[in-house]
Amino acid sequence: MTPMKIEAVELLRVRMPLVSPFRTSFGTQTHRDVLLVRAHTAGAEGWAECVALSDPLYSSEYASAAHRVIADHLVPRLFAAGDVTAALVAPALEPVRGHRMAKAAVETAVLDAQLKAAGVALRDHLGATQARVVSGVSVGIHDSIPQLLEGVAGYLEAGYARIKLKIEPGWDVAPVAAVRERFGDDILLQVDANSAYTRADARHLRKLDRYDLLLIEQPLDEEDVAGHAELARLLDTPICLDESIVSARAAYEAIRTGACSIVNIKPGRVGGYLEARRVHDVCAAAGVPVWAGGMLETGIGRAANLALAALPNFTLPSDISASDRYYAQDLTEPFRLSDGAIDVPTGPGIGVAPIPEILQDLLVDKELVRP
Ligand code: NPQ
Ligand code: MG
Repeated sequence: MTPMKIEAVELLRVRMPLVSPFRTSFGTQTHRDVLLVRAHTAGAEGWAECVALSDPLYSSEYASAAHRVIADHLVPRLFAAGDVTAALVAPALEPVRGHRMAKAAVETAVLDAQLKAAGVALRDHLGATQARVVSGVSVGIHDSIPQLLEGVAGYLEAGYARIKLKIEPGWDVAPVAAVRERFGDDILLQVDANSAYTRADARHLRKLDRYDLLLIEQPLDEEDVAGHAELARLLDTPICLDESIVSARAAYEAIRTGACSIVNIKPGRVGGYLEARRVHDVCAAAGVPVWAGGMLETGIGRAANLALAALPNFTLPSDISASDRYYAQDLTEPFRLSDGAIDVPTGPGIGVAPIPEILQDLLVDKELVRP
């Protein structure tokens, strides 16, 4: 890849209404406050979506903070680095501590521009081997069990290959039991606690062992990796880490210490697609299966996630759902489910770009950062 000059970086804020409120152990959202990054180069323009949410509840990063750190700290370092390829972005941004979601968005915008200019698809650049990605759906906490069952019935009807229930203390064993009771033992089922439990809940979480779950995702605090190792010794249900896996090194240590036997990979959480591929490789070498997480991305983030999720060690169904799971109107051409899977884009770069009129309609703010 030939290094390119980044002429300007544009930050765009988009407000996307969700088709239904999404409730997790950390709150309810009715909209997705999306930060997009557009890299202007002579050859092509690159697009990326920052996964940070509007509030610092899933992670310490949040959209407005990511916006400021990109404009004030990351992009000036990118300009100072001169001509770059995507592989040179992380080293250029390395002096800035943390802010992986912000860094991921900057690197991905450069990567998309570079690949679009070269006419190479992201999936080919990453070494993907699958043409389609099996699609699961993440189901929020509901007000009642009947409402939950109605929601799950709709997703199974639509063809989703796996159901993930969001859980929290007070909404865990009963919804899992009800879903098993109603839909049987054959559906693929897993749960995600978004760190809502403590080590003292081990005995309670053992009650989930009878429901043949694929995994329990991030039961404890993101910093309590040792607690997950302790919990893993007490549960039969496999532990999968999400929030705790912030890098390939973190994945290596979590696996080595027995804190997880499955890993959720979100490129934004680990600082970009290049680090995400390293997480994939570390897990593959350890015989640990991985799957692609989701952050309620628009088509921009979803397209790139599909390319990554097509790598060989992504062997469990993804959280990459069809556009209409979250949005009546996506920013790109909609991604559709067929036979429980979604096609990986084949066009150059991430394979998509925002539809200009739709972007214009949903845009709430923008900032152009120049050298
Ligand atoms: C997870 N994602 O795996 C995240 C958490 C998440 C698909 O379950 C608005 C409200 C946006 C809550 C994005 C899924 C969100 C959100 C991601 C939760 O932990
Ligand atoms: Mg999760």
